[in-house]
Amino acid sequence: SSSKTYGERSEDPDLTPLAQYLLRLIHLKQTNLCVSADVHTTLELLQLAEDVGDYICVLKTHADIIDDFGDKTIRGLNEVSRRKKFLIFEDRKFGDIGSTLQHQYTRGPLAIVKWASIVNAALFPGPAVIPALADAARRAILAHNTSMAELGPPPYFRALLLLAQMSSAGNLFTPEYTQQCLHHARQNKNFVMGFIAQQSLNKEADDNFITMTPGVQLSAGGDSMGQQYNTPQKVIGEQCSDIIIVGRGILAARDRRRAAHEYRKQGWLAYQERVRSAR
Ligand code: UP6
Repeated sequence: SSSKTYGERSEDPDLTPLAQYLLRLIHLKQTNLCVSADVHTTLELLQLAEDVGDYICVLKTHADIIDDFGDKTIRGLNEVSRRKKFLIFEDRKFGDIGSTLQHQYTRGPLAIVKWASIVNAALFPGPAVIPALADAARRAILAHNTSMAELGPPPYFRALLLLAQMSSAGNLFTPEYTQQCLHHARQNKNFVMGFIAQQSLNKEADDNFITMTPGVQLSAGGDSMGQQYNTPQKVIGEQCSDIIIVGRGILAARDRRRAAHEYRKQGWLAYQERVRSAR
């Protein structure tokens, strides 16, 4: 898939509807940038979404680090994501037994399924996490047909990313684990749209999974707590990932809008270059 355009890949009839929508969105909006909204108030979250919304395909959240997360947050996110056209990905990294996951996905003060079209899960509890989340998503969608006003941005679809690799130093994700993620993704193409990974895992001709890669800044390096950074050129151009996830590279900039504009440009150039040279 490294020589295909996002537009070409979006035409694959085997894709889950949300993956199809996302690839088309990336193609049309010409951005493979996901901003990691690691902020602490609803006000700051919504302001960030306004600032970077035109330059992103996905906004990634950690709802559990927002002090005042609530209805206002959800309504605001829905409104701005519809208007500026990006998807919401709650980076929950689910990692429990299926039954608990279903409750964590649908209940409590976060009720993630109601507002995030993408979530992620680790596969270490075993493959039952996939049908458990798929099932909970299906039931939530049915239940919500009665109150259309509450629905997230169209299309009201839900999909999963498997946490196949991590960016942090000394992480315990083995190559065998990563391969198991690919195996189970292939078995569950109707719900698994791709991976959080450091490189594309697509291997067979009909693998068309979307890879999203965190640990990205304009120059390689790291932080004092194990985070490791690669450049957009390396991640998209060499590792054949599809989407760069950028947090502090943009959040710490004086002008976040400008920083997002720059990352979008770098990510898109790396993609164009890769497709061009692979043809
Ligand atoms: N994240 C990683 N590495 C992973 C998976 N997820 O950094 O392997 C998440 C973090 C954070 C963001 O939870 O929200 O991506 C990276 O932020 P940063 O760009 O500020 O380092």
